[in-house]
Amino acid sequence: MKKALITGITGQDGFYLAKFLVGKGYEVYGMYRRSSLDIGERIDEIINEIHLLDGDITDFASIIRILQEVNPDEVYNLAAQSFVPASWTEPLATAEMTGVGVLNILEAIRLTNKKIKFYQASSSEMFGKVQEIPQKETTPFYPRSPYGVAKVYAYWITKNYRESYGIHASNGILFNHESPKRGKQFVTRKITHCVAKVKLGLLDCLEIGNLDAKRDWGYAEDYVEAMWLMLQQDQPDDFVISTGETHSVREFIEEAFRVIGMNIIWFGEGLNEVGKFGEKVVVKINPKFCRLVEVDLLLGDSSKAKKELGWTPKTKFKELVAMMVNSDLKLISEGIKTNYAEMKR
Ligand code: NDP
Ligand code: GDR
Repeated sequence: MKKALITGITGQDGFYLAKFLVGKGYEVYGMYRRSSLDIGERIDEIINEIHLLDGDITDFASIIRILQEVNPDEVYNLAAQSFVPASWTEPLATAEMTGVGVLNILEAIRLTNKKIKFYQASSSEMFGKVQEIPQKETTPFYPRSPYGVAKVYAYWITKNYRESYGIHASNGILFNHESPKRGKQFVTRKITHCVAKVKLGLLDCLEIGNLDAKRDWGYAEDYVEAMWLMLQQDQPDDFVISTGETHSVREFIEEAFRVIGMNIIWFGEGLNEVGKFGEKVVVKINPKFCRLVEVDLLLGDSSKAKKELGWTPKTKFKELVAMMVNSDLKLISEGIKTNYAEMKR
């Protein structure tokens, strides 16, 4: 039985990757950092099928201890401060977690067992102000946030440990991928959660930032398979993982409202633009959600992954939006029923 260690097990990808690896017959270990809240929210349904270990990627000692205890065949580093706006408010913490944290893991692998295969969660945010369209493995990086800059460091240190020490270390350059397990701060889940609330009469209006940013949005469950495939190759390498389709935040909003039977019409311009359903304003701009500098357009070319890994995305944009809206409708209405039942007791 192969052993895999996943850092960032409590995150969106941590859940889908753990589920995938359990399905492949792996013994799965997840590293999580101590929290004052329950850690279970995302991983509840698989908690009995995995082992959880206390650690932090900024704490070198904890990584060494875990590697010695588990001696995994594969390590998937998904842990990071992953919310781009927080990288401007917490730039040093972001550099420590998202950048230097990766060096901690690589150094721990070098010291404990160089045969461990390593996956680094690299990001399309490294392309930032894009130097070509679509972006592929050879496209130069131009990060636009402290998060993107930290990911560029993490990408290069991964490559450097591969070249310096012969470690099987690969970068998956993943474009945005979403799911019903996506954090509610990220734009897709924020939209689907708010749209579900509008439908249930719990919210009047969605407040949003830049409507015109474009992203190549895929489904997280499809993407974790690519992570695993990278570590099954004879040689380590770097791969872009994307759908090859780009959509604006505006289009995501229109599609999400369409799922609940509402067609949005846009009026006005700039910060005064609003989205209306009939006479009712259901979308408005709040500058608080705009960024200091923006990544305007991401569109990936994953033909190398298709050719060498045999990987292709399965889920289309409209399916993804519908899945997320319907999941939020269910979650919120079940929540309401629970609260109502509790209130009556
Ligand atoms: P999430 O934000 O959902 O999860 C991040 C995980 O990292 C959480 O489990 C978090 O723990 C953990 N973490 C944060 N800091 C530390 C730390 N110091 N020590 C240990 N664990 C820590 O991210 P996703 O699942 O969406 O993404 C996974 C990885 O992929 C991240 O590295 C992200 O940057 C990268 N990525 C994501 C993309 C996407 O579209 N989702 C695209 C490209 C790259 P806690 O629950 O305690 O906060
Ligand atoms: P991103 O994801 O920054 O691409 O990083 P996010 O969903 O936060 O933003 C996508 C785009 O939407 C615009 N936007 C808003 N974003 C948020 N969060 N909230 C809003 O109200 C809002 N309005 C408009 C943003 O300006 C942006 O252009 C994600 C993260 O998962 C990273 O960790 C990962 O590396 C990249 O995807 C690939």
